[in-house]
Amino acid sequence: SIAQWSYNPNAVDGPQNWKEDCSTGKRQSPIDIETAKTVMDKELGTFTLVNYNKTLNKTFRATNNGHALEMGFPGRAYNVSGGGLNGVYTTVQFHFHWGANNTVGSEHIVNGKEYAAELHFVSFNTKYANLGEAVDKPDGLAVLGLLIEVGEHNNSAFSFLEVANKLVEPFSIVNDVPAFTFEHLLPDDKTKFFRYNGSLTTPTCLESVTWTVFNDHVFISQYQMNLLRRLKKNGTLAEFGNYRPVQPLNNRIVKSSFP
Ligand code: SG5
Ligand code: ZN
Repeated sequence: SIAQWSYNPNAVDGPQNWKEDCSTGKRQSPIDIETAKTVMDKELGTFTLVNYNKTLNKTFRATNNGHALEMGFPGRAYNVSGGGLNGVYTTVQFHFHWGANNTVGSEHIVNGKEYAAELHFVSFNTKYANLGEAVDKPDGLAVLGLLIEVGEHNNSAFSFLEVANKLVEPFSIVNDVPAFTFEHLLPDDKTKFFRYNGSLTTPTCLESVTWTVFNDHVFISQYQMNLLRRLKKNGTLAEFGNYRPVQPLNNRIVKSSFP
């Protein structure tokens, strides 16, 4: 089992002191995407997102695990392929990272700029039997990352965030969130994205993630942002948020799908 960890920058269990691959790895996430240094790759192509445009007859499970708000879904209904990914990845959950105020909170930053929040769709490579088999393989996971800004309350897409009212206390679960259409959470233009090989952004920071960060951002309202900020974990979630600081790029190349 893994040790206790937190996002408190000054604590012995804070991000500077996370163990295992978090401290020894060479392909860690998140990173600062320096757009001038990205290399365009025409082979990246477009994504095929199966069922992301549908409202399936299902319910989702929402969890506050003390580190994040997660939406989990049963079965293998939602698939991701194309976009330069090798094979078909099936989506198991999405979750959010955020900060104590709107100037911080995203994990990936772009040309040094931080955003208020970041949404991660986590999928595993169906060449592996299950998430547990895939999680430590170099090509095991694909995460689609979306940078979130606070703006107009123009979207019903994020109305499921009301469930956060029932998840304020750590380790709360709501089992019956009605299904909704994931595509409405993604930016309109899904053809422009960045791609690099990295890791999980939480301990043990396994180096198994093919990362996609979309170039276009999505917007949630200040009210919706505040719903996330009310989630508790011993006080530290509100104080420090739940985003990992950026990690060294080392000798990696960040690709872009567009000029
Ligand atoms: C969050 O980020 C997720 C983890 C996820 C890591 O901490 O936590 C939640 O969403 C709250 C339940 O998800 C889980 O622990 C459920 C499987 O870890 C994984 O997705 C492991 C496969 C790290 O994910 S990230 O690199 O995309 N940020
Ligand atoms: Zn994440």
